[in-house]
Amino acid sequence: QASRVLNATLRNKIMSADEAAALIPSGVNVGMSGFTGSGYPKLVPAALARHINKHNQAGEKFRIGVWTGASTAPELDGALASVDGVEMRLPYQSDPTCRRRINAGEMEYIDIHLSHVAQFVWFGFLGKLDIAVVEVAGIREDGSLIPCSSIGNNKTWLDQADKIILEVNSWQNPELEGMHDIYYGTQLPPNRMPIPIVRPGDRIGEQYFRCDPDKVIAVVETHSPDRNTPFTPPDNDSRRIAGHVIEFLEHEVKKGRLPANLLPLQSGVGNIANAVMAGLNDSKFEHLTAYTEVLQDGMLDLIKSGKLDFASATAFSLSPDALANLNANMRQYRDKILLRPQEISNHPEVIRRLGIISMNGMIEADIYGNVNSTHIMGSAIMNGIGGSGDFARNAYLSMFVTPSQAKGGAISCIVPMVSHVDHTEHDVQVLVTEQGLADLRGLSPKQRAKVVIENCAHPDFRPALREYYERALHSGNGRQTPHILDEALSWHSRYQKTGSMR
Ligand code: 0RQ
Repeated sequence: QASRVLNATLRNKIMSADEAAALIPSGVNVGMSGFTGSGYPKLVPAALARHINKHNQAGEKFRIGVWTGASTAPELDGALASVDGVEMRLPYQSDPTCRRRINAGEMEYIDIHLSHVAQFVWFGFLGKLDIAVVEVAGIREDGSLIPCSSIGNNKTWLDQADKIILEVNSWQNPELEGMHDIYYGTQLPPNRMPIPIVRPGDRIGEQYFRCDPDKVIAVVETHSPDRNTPFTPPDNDSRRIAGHVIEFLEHEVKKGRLPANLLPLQSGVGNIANAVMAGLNDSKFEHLTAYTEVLQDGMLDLIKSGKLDFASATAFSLSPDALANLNANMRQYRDKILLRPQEISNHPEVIRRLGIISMNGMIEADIYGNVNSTHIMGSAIMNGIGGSGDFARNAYLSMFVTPSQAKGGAISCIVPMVSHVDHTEHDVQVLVTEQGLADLRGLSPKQRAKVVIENCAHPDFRPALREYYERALHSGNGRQTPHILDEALSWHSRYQKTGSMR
């Protein structure tokens, strides 16, 4: 296989992953590529983990800060967390070993809105970015870089890091070239200008990353696939949730509040989101568009069936089957997909301007519409807020979806008060469970409570929720958002004591 490193200066810097990893000292902050299981470096993090392990075994404390686009894969987050090599991790992660370390108090984790990460680095809010480790699909003769299956924060990492390690992955489809739009117009306040995107497909940037060859300290050649887990086929609950969402969208079109082809869609990660996409594929909607962060299987299917005209994202997040299909048919997709930096895919200005229909998963919601997307029983992290906050606050329509119960019915996902708040009542317009949909627009907290309990809670939990609400209303406390503070979190503490909220 011919080398994809066409630049002569950078060819001289090709070395093994172990040699490259040895150039990363303890105590540095490393910006790694990777977003929801795609485009993460495949070899250097694992080599670094071996290197760290050796030092830690020798009694030295070797740890680094790991900054990424979003979640990565076992080869990165898993490898580094398993050797206790991460001092600070940011932003979104979903790795089981990372999660365990974070919840055991062995690793610091900052859960930041995905659109904030790049600008926080430019502002200097997060400290110095020392090294970038970025996977690319190739290096061109002029030294510019061909991006791969995710963009994430790579532009910022390449611009801001003192030193750069490149992984050139020949597994990445060469036809990805040209499917990227890297915006170099972002200035810092007070000199910022409007971002000129008025349609999801608008190109405003360049196809390649700029890269200062003098900063590159290593180039590692790899041939290794993006690894993602298959989706479980939509179950009954996800299909019912999808049904409610689609019925609601049809109703909004009838009412004249949405155009016939809707507005650009954003959909979060997970099986329910995928089921909604599958539902749209069976619906009568046509000429749909997407302005989203991740492109999952369901969206690819919508493109294939001709229902989705264009999708803008920052990363693919595909099952092995869908990935194989994409790679085999890239020509069919390449004019309909654009990958952008996550500060642009998730930019509040663009989300507000385009009028996005946003759909994200949640852990629990309370009767007033506050949403917890991230924490189990108030204290333990699941994944992170990801881009859900970027979209929820700025969307045209902001929806959150979940089954009404978790853990075999021991937990109600509709509770008196959420145990952690990611999205406040002000950012949440629609809640959906398999039971039904609560349209909270234009409702006061007291009006919301009734709709949330009656439409979304599981029937087994409705009487207790009604009873809590009625007593709170007449408790003598304020009647704007009635609560009984001693009881508001009692459902959670009951679960912790007895293993059930019932
Ligand atoms: O845990 O597997 O141990 O049983 O939470 O729940 O039902 O499998 O749902 O995979 O769709 O994830 C909110 C986590 C939902 C996800 C969340 C337990 C449940 C299970 C997962 P087990 P499910 P999903 C785009 C936008 C935030 C980021 C975001 C998420 C596990 O959607 O991370 O939206 N969102 N980003 O048993 C206790 C409850 C529970 C509960 C579920 N009420 N109490 N446990 N679980 N509800 C992507 C990016 O931005 C990158």
